[in-house]
Amino acid sequence: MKIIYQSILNSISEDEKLLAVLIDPDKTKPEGLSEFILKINNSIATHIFVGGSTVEESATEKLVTEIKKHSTLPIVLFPGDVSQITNQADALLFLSLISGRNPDYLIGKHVASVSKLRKMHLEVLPTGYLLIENGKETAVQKVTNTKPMSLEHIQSIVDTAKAGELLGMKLIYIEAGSGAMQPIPSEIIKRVKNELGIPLIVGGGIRTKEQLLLAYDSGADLVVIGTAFENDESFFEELKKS
Ligand code: 1GP
Repeated sequence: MKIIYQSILNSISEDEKLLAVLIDPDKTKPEGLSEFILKINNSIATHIFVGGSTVEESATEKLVTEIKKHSTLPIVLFPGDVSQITNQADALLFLSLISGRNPDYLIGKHVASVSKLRKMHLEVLPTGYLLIENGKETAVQKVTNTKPMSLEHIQSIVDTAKAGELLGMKLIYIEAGSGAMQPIPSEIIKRVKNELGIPLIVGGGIRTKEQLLLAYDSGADLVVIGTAFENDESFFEELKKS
């Protein structure tokens, strides 16, 4: 069943914006997690994403199991590697790094994950993933050995996102990189959204409520924030459920 994807489509048709809090198993230990999750539950967050670029084997499964004890929000895997796939989550962003030209991250890792996925009931969300430059080297760039797309070549970003849709991907995720100096510029979000008939996820470097609202206004359907909550949990206060 396509529960998570359908609920994203339903939210868009009702003009509701979505927010995912990204939890990196590498930076978060299950101990003491309950308070953090409680803050998520009391905020406007609609999803919890779990993933990271360099995560120890089994850390993701332990973390997801722990999160589920404290929240009913859908947990979506945002994996940096096949080892992070766990049946404990609700869905998986099946990411193809279409901004890069590394075959491992375009199709190789996907083939390698099939024997695992076959035994699971995870909802698989085919996602075109585009890394955009932000002024410093990101973990994704290092791990995948790919170059981010230039901010100056907006048409190329738009065409790449559209190619993802035409290939049958169900989501497009434009990423400035975790801890990016600047979020994806509004102009890029607008131009990409204008071209797409599928939901648009935007993440990387969003640290303020103003930046979040600007991303929504520009056309992001779902925004992902990780670092800002890791660094300062009081940010949840500004994003409380009304
Ligand atoms: C990273 O887009 C996510 O993959 C979130 O980025 O950690 O900068 O919020 P931040």
